[in-house]
Amino acid sequence: MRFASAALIALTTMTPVAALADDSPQENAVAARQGYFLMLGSNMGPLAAMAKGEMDYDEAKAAQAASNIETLSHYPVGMHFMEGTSSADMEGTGAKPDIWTDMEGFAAKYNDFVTAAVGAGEAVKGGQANVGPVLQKLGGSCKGCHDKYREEDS
Ligand code: ASC
Repeated sequence: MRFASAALIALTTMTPVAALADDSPQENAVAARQGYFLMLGSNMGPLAAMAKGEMDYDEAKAAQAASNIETLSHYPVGMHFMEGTSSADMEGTGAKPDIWTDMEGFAAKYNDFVTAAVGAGEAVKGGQANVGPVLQKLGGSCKGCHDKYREEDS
């Protein structure tokens, strides 16, 4: 029993938690939102490859990726756009200061993505030809926000 709790303490004090504790709230906010967008991008990847014919269409894989995007769209990522975390405030982020001076506009762009993601998991089923239109809708909403609120080179 004593060993078990020692092992538990050792496990819970391992690196990831320690690393989080060492970083500033601002650094964590940037890392959190970048992780979120990385997950989105990682699910867009196979959809784009299937739409272009670079990867064989696989209904289960397409549905999984698209429904992951749909699931992620329900996560309120706005909470990680903390004050003082724009590209003018710190290194390593492409989030333009315009986000904070126009939070309403930014939220509207995010909402375009939420809308584009509705039903995506189902919509990509049924054949390779169904992936392209979903991808375009999703990608269009990504681009619509990036154009205005993300630095070109990020
Ligand atoms: C993607 C991805 C983005 C968007 C964007 C659309 O697959 O990772 O950031 O689509 O490129 O223009």
